[in-house]
Amino acid sequence: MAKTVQSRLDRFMNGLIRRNPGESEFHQAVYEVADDIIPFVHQNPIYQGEMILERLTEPDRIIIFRVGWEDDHGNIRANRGYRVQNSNAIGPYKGGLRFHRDLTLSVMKFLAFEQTFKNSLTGLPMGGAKGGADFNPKDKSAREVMRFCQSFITELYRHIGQFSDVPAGDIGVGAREISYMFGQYKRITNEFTGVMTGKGLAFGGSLVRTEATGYGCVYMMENMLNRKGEGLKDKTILISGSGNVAQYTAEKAIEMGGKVVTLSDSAGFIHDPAGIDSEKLEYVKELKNVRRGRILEYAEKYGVEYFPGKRPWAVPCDLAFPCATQNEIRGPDAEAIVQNGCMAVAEGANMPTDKDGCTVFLDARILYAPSKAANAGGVAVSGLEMAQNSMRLSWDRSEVDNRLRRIIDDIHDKCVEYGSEGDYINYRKGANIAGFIKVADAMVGLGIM
Ligand code: NDP
Ligand code: 2IT
Repeated sequence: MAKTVQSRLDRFMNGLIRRNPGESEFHQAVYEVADDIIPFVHQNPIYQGEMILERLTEPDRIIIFRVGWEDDHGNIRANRGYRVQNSNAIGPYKGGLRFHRDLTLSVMKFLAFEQTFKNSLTGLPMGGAKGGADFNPKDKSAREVMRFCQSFITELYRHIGQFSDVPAGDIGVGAREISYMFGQYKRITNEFTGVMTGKGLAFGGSLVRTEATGYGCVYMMENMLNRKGEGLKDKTILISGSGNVAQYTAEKAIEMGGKVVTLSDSAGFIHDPAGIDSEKLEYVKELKNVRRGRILEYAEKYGVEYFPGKRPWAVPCDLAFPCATQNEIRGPDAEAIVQNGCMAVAEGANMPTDKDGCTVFLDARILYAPSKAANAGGVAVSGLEMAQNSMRLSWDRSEVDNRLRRIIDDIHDKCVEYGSEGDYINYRKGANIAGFIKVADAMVGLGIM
């Protein structure tokens, strides 16, 4: 990188870190974008002096609020709720809600920032936001979750709306939680609108939304492999996580003939060398979605090895899909993945690879689809759910799935267009630049604000 560009990047990052002390995830997400965008702006005079990245790293607004509720034993509880509305330059704010014990403002800000570029890549008119609470749904009864969701929305409802901000799910927030929140919104406002996506099918949800993130991630992988004359058939595949994204990544990968050998949760991972087939996957869905149990039980049921406290990255594989959480692949994990002969990584989770891991993948020139491209299928079908809600009709499964496929194919092509470096495709650079252009053009057109 030329000296002036490097010093601009350093100056920009120093300022960002000074203004946002201690927010390491936010710094990391911004750096991964700025590293590609600052050189791009340097070469494209129309964006110079517009301060696009400076403006995009200062969210439009951040809402932080108390969520008071009563548990099953009559104890009063208080949690912290968030909504970071990052940018509505290209459409209403859009992005998930995460319920996780360790949630921080830094995590919310990194996710809202990433969402802005991801949503732009889908080609649909959606701005970027993220929200959630430091609420741990894991040890709560269904009624406690319901009361929490109702209290959460009793505050958040005044900041969202079908034309202003449309939340959805993320870690700890699935169809059950979205439905409780939608119910409470409808009750307070007396309006039945598409204010949330990922709703139950009986009240405005879209077919394929549940599957969309995982399916889209595999479609992205398929695109990358096809370009190299390869496919998923007979490939040995590592997946981390065992929640929504992991389950449907596994489902589509198995359908395409891949052999999925790992799944995990926050306590450890299972290794099934024979491969997780459709029947075993049905067991995982029941275990995780209905009984809300631990992945350890899979090892006990099928007599395979369980590795407590470990992640699956040292298991040899052809393809890897991190689908659990941020920074689950550190530098040494990435080295193990590359050294074991892995040819491609597609990120189902948001920012699962840390800065060193990212450098390892890019230096090794393996196929590497960053989260904003690889997991955009979820929010893309959320956008399609909004479209169906506005039209007051529902598309069938194949209509939604075909549209999802087209959107992912298009994201892949944009990455190739903007990420080509000789015969290597730097998908991270391609995704960052393609996502940036639409938002930047809108911001230039809309005037200074
Ligand atoms: P779920 O809550 O359904 O599943 C999360 C999975 O990740 C669980 O297996 C969970 O294990 C594991 N996990 C969570 N936190 C940690 C942690 N700190 N360390 C290790 N494992 C952890 O969430 P989703 O599947 O929806 O989300 C997974 C990832 O995909 C997230 O990064 C999310 O932002 C991203 N994503 C989700 C989309 C969606 O539509 N749902 C769309 C795009 C991206 P445990 O049960 O033990 O906590
Ligand atoms: O990270 C993500 O893209 C999501 N959690 C989905 C957001 C959405 O609005 O569907």
